[in-house]
Amino acid sequence: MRLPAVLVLLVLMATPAHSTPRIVGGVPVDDVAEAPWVVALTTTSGAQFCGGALLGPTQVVTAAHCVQGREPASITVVGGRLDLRTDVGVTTAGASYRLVDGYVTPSRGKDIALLTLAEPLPYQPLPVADPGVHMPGTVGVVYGWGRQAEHDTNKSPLLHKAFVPIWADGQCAATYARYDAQSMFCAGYPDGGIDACIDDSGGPYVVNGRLAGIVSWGIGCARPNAPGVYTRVTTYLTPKPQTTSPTDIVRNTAAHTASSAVVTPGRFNRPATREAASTIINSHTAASPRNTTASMAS
Ligand code: 4AZ
Repeated sequence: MRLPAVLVLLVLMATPAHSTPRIVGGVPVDDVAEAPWVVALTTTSGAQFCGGALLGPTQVVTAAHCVQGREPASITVVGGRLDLRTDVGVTTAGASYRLVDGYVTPSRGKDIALLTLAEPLPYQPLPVADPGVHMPGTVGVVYGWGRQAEHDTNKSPLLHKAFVPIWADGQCAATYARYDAQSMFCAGYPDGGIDACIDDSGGPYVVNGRLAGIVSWGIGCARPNAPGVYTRVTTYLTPKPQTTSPTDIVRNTAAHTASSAVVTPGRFNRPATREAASTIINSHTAASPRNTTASMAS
């Protein structure tokens, strides 16, 4: 069917410039109760640079590339806020973080970090999915405040979400030579149009209300035949049993309080203290370690 030129023009004129896709191709989240565990990572002056998800009151999971090279205390974690122009919700600072041994860059995998918070955030944590979750065709939801188009520098102050299906590992590997099925999965549409983008990194990919992935990398955003690549969370975190007995809490208290996940043994480095965590992470960076708190001097 051919439309008269004048009708095409009218339709184009009626389409506001900002109806261009968001997250890319997503929709705003309009009820904070839908995603109470989503957090924004911002600078201390409030500039959002990544997302994350609460695993427990003082524990956030995000991408390694979101935190590496930053002082933990320079990361502000914002919970309970959909619109970053408001001061709704609760903020706290990072206290320490842990990376997986051997993390280098997102495209080489292991792009996951556990960020411990200075103060607890009063929001429901996100449970971790079971290892079988990454079945090709499974549709998950990705959340973020990132760009709404690859070259869009005006990113949204509103949290957006998009539904994207998981691809078979073979298809991911056919697209990305660096694809590593142990550390990653990929999700998207052959025609593009819906995807995570810059500054969505670290944000959760959720299947049936459980954390299955973390926004990590990809070639551009929402391009045809270039799915987004996500960290395969189940390689690094194990779901915590739903029935929490007192012994469970005791067993997990050393690393984190009442978390919804258990760190898979041997995956994460294990600094014993906040001070050691800062030291190990700082040693990954070019900058010389700086003391952020008096207690670090010891
Ligand atoms: C980024 O640079 C980035 N389309 C995040 C996600 C994707 C690409 C790039 C996936 O933070």
